[in-house]
Amino acid sequence: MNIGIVCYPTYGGSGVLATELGIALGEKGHKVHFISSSLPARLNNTFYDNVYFHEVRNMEYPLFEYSPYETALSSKLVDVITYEKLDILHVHYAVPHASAAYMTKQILKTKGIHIPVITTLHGTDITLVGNDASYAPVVEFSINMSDGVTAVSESLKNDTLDRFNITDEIEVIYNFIDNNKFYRQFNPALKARYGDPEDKFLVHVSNFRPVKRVLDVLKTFELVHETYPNVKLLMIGDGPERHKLEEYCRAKGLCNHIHFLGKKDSISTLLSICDVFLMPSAKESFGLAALEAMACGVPVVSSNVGGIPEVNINGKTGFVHELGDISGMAISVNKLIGNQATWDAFSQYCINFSKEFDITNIVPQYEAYYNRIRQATLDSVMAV
Ligand code: GMT
Repeated sequence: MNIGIVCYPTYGGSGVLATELGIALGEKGHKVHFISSSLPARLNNTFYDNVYFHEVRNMEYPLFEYSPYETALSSKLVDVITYEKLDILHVHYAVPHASAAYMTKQILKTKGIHIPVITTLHGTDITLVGNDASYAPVVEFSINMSDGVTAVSESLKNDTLDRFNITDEIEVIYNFIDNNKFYRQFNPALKARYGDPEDKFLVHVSNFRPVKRVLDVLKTFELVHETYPNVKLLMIGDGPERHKLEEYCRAKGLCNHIHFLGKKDSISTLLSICDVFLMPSAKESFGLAALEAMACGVPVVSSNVGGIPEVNINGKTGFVHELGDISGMAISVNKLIGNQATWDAFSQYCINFSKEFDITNIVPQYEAYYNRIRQATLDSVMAV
């Protein structure tokens, strides 16, 4: 199949998932065209078979306070779909990709081209941004106008049905990981860069947005540190809340125990030197970062919001807590790092459970869905 994928190019989970999906589809022999404002981070200038990139150039003009990206994207999509003869368009994150896809579809229809559009809902496009009155009517309309809609968890599907008036079925296709890339590969020399062999490492990975509640990570760490002075914290990623974290750890005299590593492309080796992953998010449709940690044998202590409990199975892969329950999360971390046999059992369960979300199980679900939606579009065109 000749597939177009629209996504955000940055380090957000939706862009990561879309890029990994496109690479996997390319490996399976499909032709994949990424259409985005810049090269998606995980494409990384590496050459991947059957994978192409089309940059959306957004024109500056003195009249524009904000350049209309959605218009530039739709125009680019018309061009790519027409000249690359795409069979299907798959857009990730509804805002504004689903409405740009709708506009594209309407333009192409006038030229006799009928492109099926699939929208994948990722999380904040429903629970935070898309739900805001400034976007909601457009989001609802463009979801309903998509030929197929998928959500990355049951929780996100239910959130979408609760918040919007949705007329069609939403298919749940979970996030995935490649267990050949994410697996425990313990490297003592890497651990030695950040601490001593007997130290325990907590880790957090995100884009440090308010929704991630990164200060809860530090406060949980602070409590754990009172019981286990040999604990360290690795903070991977970057974003708007970072300055608050740095101020907090300076004020509390914790800086010697916390390492801010910034954005990292290949984190499997870093995760593998860690003992517990912290995810105290206020909203989380799935928690791809937690799944990546689990695949590396790292148990997860998290909040119980959104789709997290579908991934982090309480008492098996880690522990889930009410939002903001810092002392509860610290107690759970202590249980895990304070008893080797407990940690071993959780770690092994994480590795086994993560395999249910392996790329080889999930990508065929997307392929089957593409075929179904494409056939339905062909049938409806033939029926006219
Ligand atoms: O919050 C992020 O890290 C980015 C965000 C996005 O849409 O780019 O991630 C969302 O999509 C991921 C992939 O489907 C999910 O694993 C994350 O749970 C989800 N984030 C939220 O719902 C806050």
